[in-house]
Amino acid sequence: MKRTWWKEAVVYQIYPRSFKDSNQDGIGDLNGIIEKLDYLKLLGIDVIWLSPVYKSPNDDNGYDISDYQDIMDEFGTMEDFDRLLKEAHDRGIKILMDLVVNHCSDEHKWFVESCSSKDNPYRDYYIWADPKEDGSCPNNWNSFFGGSAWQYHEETGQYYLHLFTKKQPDLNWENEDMRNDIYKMMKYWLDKGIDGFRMDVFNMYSKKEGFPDVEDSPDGIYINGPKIHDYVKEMNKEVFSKYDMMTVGEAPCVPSSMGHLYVDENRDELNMIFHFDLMDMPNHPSDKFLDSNWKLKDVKDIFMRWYDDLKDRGWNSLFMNNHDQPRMVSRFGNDKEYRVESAKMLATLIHTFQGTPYIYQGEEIGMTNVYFDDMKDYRDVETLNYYKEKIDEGVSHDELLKRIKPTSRDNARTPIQWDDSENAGFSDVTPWIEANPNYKEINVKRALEDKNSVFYYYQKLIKFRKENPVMVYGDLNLLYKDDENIFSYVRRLDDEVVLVILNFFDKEVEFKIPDEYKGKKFEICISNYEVDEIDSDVIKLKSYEARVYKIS
Ligand code: TEU
Ligand code: CA
Repeated sequence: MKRTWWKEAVVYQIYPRSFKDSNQDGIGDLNGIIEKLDYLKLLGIDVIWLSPVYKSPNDDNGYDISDYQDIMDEFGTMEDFDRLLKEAHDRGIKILMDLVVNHCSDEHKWFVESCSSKDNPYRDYYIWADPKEDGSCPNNWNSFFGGSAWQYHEETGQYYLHLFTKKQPDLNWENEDMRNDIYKMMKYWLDKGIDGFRMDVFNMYSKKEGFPDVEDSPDGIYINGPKIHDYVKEMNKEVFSKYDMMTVGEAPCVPSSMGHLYVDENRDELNMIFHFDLMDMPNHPSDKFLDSNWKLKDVKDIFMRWYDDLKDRGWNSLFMNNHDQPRMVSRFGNDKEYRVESAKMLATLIHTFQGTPYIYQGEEIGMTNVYFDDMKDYRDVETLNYYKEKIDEGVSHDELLKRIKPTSRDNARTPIQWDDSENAGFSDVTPWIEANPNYKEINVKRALEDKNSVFYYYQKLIKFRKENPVMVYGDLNLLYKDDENIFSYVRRLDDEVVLVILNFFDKEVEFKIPDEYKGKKFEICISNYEVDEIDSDVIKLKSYEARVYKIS
């Protein structure tokens, strides 16, 4: 396996709106990030993925971009950005920008032009279609954020496509001028010195000709569409291949059996993708707000499937939450009695499996879901649209709140809890979204004062991975596949052997040392409890216990 910096890196995702407010307007900003670079350096991360900071009317918090080469007013100026980039680089931290080019904002000048008339040169930068004979939408495609994916435009008598909100019109990747403008824009940022891109829903760029109705699944129609590989290969040739950079594509609805098509090192497409098998686990393809159960068996299957299917071909990314998902300790751990233990256990999985680990801001101090129980506290457009749509369908308020509380994207978007002062030390004024009231106990200041905190555990994991190439490049063998409580595997590179044992639940369980390791020397490297010498062939694990041993 080829060795490269982005395989060895640990990435930290910043959602700038919620990270740190430097000028007391209640909104996080670029100068706020600069203030905290030393904190990130202390944690030990190598790369920051910045969620969008471009000019935007914020219908979807910056994922609706109105100018790709300017900075959002609330976040600062281009000078601030340049300073952020320099200050990060000075500390050896790289920066990935979010590349959101499946769609842009309806306030982008291209779209304004596009709307002005059917023969405007920019008309074809977007996806326009005639109404059906009865005036209705061109087909049955739905927006991810509710309702039809088509919006009628009175003045020109056609519909435009928007897979997300109606303020996020889809760009037309069939149009070569449009593609070239995008590549030019990407080079503008790369020439400034950024280190790569996280690519928003890149596998939706290609839409099937003729826009056929979706029967059971949009796969092959507007997800993983017919020309997607042509587009990614072209982008690679025109842009990626010219820089030392990293790429990670956000790829909903890509099964592990297809993953290699995007990341195979011989295909010249992307370095990594984010797959959603784990995030979509409850398997309600039509409604993410319903049900959020998961089984350890499925978690193991997913991790192993992706490991096996990409083995020796391409590289994996590892994450259990981001700005669109509930907090990982709340979803996969126990955010009440075992918050610290379970946050550490989950982190152990992400940092000892094979792939590049991604930390979502606040995860490193074990931040939890906020579970707002008043609709007026919610800000996310997906959540608000869902609530409205379902209320109109007659679902009760109580039922909806029950669904939204554990699943809403706002769980990930509350301000970072810096200390126990008002507004969690995020801002002196009321923030754009309320802080989680648990900031009095859970905050960075406290974490830094406590040597047993989740923070220092992350620091240790990151350091361990950096110092031991086996954790990056070593192969991986699952142990006890059918065990319902324990996730355990062995990493191996040449003579180095590392055993990882993770108890996923709040009960005591036993782990039997496999025959081939009996009698060997076990050196404990990482653990979230005090650990005694091993004196028998059975290890008793406490609730959510995690252990990492070197065996020799
Ligand atoms: O998300 C893509 C996506 O597929 C979402 O619908 C995701 O499944 C959903 O947010 C889960 O609740 C990306 C961005 O990460 C997201 O923040 C944006 O809203 C979206 O694209 C549109 O740009
Ligand atoms: Ca601010």
